[in-house]
Amino acid sequence: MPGEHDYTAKEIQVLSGLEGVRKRPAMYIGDTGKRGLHHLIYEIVDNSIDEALAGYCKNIIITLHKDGSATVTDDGRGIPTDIHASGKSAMEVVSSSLHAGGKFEKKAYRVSGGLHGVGLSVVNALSERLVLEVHRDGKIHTLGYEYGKVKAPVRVAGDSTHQGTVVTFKPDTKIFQETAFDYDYLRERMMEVAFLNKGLRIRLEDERNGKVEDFHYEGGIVQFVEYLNKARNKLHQPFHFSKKTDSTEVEVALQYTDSYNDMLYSFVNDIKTIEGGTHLAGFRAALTRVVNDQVKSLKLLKEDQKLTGDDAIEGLTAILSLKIAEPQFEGQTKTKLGNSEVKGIVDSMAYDALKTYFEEHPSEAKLILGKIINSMEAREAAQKAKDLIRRKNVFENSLLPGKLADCSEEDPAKSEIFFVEGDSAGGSSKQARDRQNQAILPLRGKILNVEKAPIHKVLGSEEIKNIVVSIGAGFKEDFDVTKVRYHKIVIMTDADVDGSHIRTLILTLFYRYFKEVIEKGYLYIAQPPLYRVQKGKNAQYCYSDAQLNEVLKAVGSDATIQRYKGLGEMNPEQLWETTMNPETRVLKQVTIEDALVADELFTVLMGDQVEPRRQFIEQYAASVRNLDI
Ligand code: 0RA
Repeated sequence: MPGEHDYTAKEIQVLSGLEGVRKRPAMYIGDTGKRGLHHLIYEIVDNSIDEALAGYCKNIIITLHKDGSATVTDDGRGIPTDIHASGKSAMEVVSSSLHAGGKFEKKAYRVSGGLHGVGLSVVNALSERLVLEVHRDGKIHTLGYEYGKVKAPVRVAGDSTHQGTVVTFKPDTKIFQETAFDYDYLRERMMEVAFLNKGLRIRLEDERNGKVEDFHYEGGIVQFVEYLNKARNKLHQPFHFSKKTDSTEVEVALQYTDSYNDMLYSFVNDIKTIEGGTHLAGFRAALTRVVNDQVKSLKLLKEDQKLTGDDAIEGLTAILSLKIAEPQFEGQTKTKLGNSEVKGIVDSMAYDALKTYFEEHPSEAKLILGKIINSMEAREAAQKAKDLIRRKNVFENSLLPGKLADCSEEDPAKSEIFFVEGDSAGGSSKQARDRQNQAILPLRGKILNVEKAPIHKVLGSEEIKNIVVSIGAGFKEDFDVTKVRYHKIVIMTDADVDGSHIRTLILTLFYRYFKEVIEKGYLYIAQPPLYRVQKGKNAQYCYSDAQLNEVLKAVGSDATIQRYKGLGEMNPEQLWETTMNPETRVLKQVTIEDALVADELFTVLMGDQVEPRRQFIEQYAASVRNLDI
């Protein structure tokens, strides 16, 4: 792929201007909240990664500046600086025309996905200011924009001894609701990109606090798997293979652990294929066939027993990374690979590689097959447990749990349920609530940690059963998100260590078993106040230490401060006013921005190994976002 084709200005197509982007930003970057804001950086970095994929770029630096702007620097070929057929500099065409960029021209350029090369122009359209600096052919070429309009035309600003592109931009604060870049948010994606491109060096610099980190992995996706598994008990050394045909490059790294969950992440041209697709289907088919062949030839199962695809991936951590020439992305979020020829290619490559691995590593094979058989047995036991429950008719709509105080509203879109920690807070919230549309389910103490429990234990837990039945949409394969009875599911726990533990346990349950509920945006965390400040007849609630300090500054230090440790310390009126009343409360919506982040958090915080947990907490001790989950 690299180098075959020289890229010049004539190959860049010009289709349209930038006004449309400013009118409908969400169409181009998804939304104008936190996700969209960070998407701007990803768009630029994607261009640099294309250069890396094409074999030219070795270093990328992302710098977050104090004034809210960001710079992405790379040492790729640099944006072309010759004059395009339209009479404009290619630099200008690439940064100001939608659908400009070689990415549209498959021959010339690009294997990665993204927005078909409109990235830079979209970022330009949504920035107060954008400056390009191209180092190419011994010169520095610059071009400056404001709100997508040229303000400093292309000029040669001096000599240069190297190649590459420097893009600096400041997002338009009138377009974005959120305007401050979040280091940790960027960190995850940059780390992922570095894992996927072994040898590539990505530096993330935050000038607001002096933080700098380098992501650089000579081991590539093998190190990715090791990183994902750092808090898990591993059954063997990671297994890796990489094979290619003319059009397709397939790379896999995998390692089994003793966990009950799988972490199977697939990528096509560095784009995470969250919805899977033909490549993943091919890999799963190959794995399932190989393990069935193996248990058969080793006579490990009875005649009528067969391992399913799900059995084969229990405890598996794997990265599947493809580089293909013409990816077709489908699905709701365009993260599902559609190319039908890919399934067979991946299947046969993976089958051969895995078969050889099992044959050449008999002791690893024994451990892995043992684990898979174990999972098959657990599945059979769970099926029995489930049938039992079915027969009792608990999961089928009939009986709602006795502890549930349901609401009278029947439209899920208007209904809310609060999972409340403890019977006493449960009692006050039942008094406080709006019976029309707010339901209460009190939870007693700690719920089961589903990260550590096999499925039949999960099904056996009374508290979990109550949650599942209240939600009313089934479980696991039978789960149907359209049947969820409440479109606001609110976790309401105390503002102390126990409360945050219970909250994490509930989040783990949803993450593992009701991910769609999170993806739909139905899951929320209630934010009860931490303090009540009273001066004379006036009382104010504070939801953070910072707010408390502000309020104290305003009202003077002779106010009485009450610190709320638990929900139970509030009377029903206070609970209503501060935490439950839709007019005055603050709910935090739970999102899965990135399954990797969540998975890491859940595994590290809830898993067996202590050291990664300690490290994680240390790393994030200052960051509310992560501790608060
Ligand atoms: C169009 C064509 C070529 C490279 C780029 C754009 C390009 C864009 C960005 C944005 C950030 N870094 C970038 N690096 C490159 C191909 C260049 C060639 O064939 O010489």
